[in-house]
Amino acid sequence: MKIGIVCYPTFGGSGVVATELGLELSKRGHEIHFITYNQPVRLELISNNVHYHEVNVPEYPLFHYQPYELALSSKLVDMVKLHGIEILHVHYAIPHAYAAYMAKKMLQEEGIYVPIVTTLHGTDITLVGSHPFYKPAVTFSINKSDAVTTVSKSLKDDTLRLFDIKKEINVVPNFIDLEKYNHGFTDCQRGMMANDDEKIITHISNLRPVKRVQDVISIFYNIQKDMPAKLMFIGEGPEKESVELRCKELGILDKVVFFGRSNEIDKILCFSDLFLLPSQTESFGLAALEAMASGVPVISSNSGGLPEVNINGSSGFLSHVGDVDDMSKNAIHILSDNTRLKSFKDNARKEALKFDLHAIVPQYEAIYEDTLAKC
Ligand code: GMT
Repeated sequence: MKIGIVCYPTFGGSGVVATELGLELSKRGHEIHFITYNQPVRLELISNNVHYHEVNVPEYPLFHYQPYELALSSKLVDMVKLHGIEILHVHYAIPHAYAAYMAKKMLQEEGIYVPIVTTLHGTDITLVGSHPFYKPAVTFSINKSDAVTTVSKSLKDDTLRLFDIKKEINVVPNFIDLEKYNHGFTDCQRGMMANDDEKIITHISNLRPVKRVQDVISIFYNIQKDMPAKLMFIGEGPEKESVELRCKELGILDKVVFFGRSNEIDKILCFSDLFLLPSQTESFGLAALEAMASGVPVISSNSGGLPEVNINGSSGFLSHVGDVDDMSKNAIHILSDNTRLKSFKDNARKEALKFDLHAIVPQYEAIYEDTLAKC
């Protein structure tokens, strides 16, 4: 199949999922066209089967907001015609499904029919999309898609609760290339980061308020009162300054390593003992799955799709959002006994197997085939 993929190319779960999906589909013989405003961060390979088409938005001083959706829909029309793209897989209802629908209509005028598969990732539903300013456009974009997927059962339920949806919604979870995380590093260079007696705790996110990074600091503060520990803090975002300030106030700056954005997540996870993800909401929690695939147990909130990924008492523990005391207690429980820690690590890796890309990517292929067959 010739498949057009539209996503946000930045560091963030939806862009990662879209990119990894495109790369895997290309390995399975499909021709993939990424259409977005920047080369996606994890897209390293441009080959015969993988193409990247940049959407340019000309700046015009009269416009307070530059019309990205217009530029995107025009680019989609051009690329579908030029490359014979058969199906568009767009990640996010707004603005991507919205722009794709306009492209589809323009193409129909010329007798070309291209169906749209829309994947909802959460931000477009639970955070931004349900705002009254956007709700009609989100509802319209979902209902006009030819097929719709969500990344968890929880996000499907939220979508049906928040919007008037007439379409069937398929749940296709986030996935992971387990081979990438089966790195076979021997010592993971752990010694560079911590002493032998110190436990290594890790958090990775884009440091938005939804990630509740202050809870990460509070949990770590409680852990390091109980045992020697270091915190690996990875990511950039609006909460970074306040996190640094809080660490300074608590007198733990020397125990926290700030990495900023990193392309070496697998190496950091390799030497981590515990992963913290206390998010306010998380439609799936790809970061938790990446940790689990590396054999790192997860302490998370029980919001959104997290209970579908992090299995309470097996791969880690779940607590109510904001219940820092419970999260700290659970973290100390796992870390304070090395035999117990080992069994949580093994379970984390085992639970991650359910989300192997070889099991999940064919589900998207089946949806494309089914959608094309119905055209
Ligand atoms: O929250 C993020 O880090 C980014 C966000 C996005 O929109 O790219 O991630 C969302 O999509 C991911 C991939 O499906 C999910 O794993 C994340 O849970 C989801 N984030 C939220 O729901 C807050």
